[in-house]
Amino acid sequence: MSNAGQLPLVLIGGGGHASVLADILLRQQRNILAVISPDDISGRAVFRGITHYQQDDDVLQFQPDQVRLVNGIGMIPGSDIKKLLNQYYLSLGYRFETVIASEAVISPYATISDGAQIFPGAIIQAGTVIGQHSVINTGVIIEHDCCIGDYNHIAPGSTVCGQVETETDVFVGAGATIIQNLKLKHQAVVGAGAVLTKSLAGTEIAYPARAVIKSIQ
Ligand code: JB3
Repeated sequence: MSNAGQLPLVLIGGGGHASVLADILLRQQRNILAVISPDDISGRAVFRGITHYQQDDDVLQFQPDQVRLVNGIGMIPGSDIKKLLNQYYLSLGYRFETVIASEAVISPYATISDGAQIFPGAIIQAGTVIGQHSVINTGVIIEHDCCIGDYNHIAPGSTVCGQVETETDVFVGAGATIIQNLKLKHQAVVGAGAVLTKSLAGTEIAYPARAVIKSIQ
């Protein structure tokens, strides 16, 4: 049973990212009509009872004004499948739902753009703008007055300090820290656990110090 006035949803993808989205949406009593995934989804309990289609064009049975899509394919550096699917469906007149977990903390003075996905435990402070179709993953802190571009992925537990600006397709790895006032250009990547103290040009990668692994004996 969907919330009154909210359109039913079709979830694109049936893997880990999609399962977290389904979990958020089901807790919000949203009606997920179908999961679209070429792979078997029966191993994930969260999808139990939801119709499974395997072809992307199975979405076309739903009228664009009768449903909203949710892109459940994770954005990882070097993979553009999420964005390609978004653009395909957008070109057909479909729109993507903005998903905000009930357990996220969003300032009323922040702006969350269409299709963005804000996961549980995320904190978005005043003056910040989250771009279209960007993912702010579990437990992320986006401090005040940031401008996060479209199609970014800010991975779990990372911290973006005040007045940081990112362009499109930026990836910030799990547990990374970006200090205040930095600018990250198109397709910049910050590796998991990195502490970024200077701005990044486009397609640059900031690598963290790596753990040294030695055997105990
Ligand atoms: O690390 C975290 C917290 N999340 C990661 C996320 C950002 O990216 C996660 O651990 C994964 O690394 C990744 O999540 P994702 O995309 O859910 O990965 P995976 O579990 O491998 O699921 C990929 C899903 O996309 C599968 O259900 C595939 O069937 C589906 N898929 C692949 N190509 C597709 C297509 N689905 C559709 N509809 N169309 C496709 O072309």
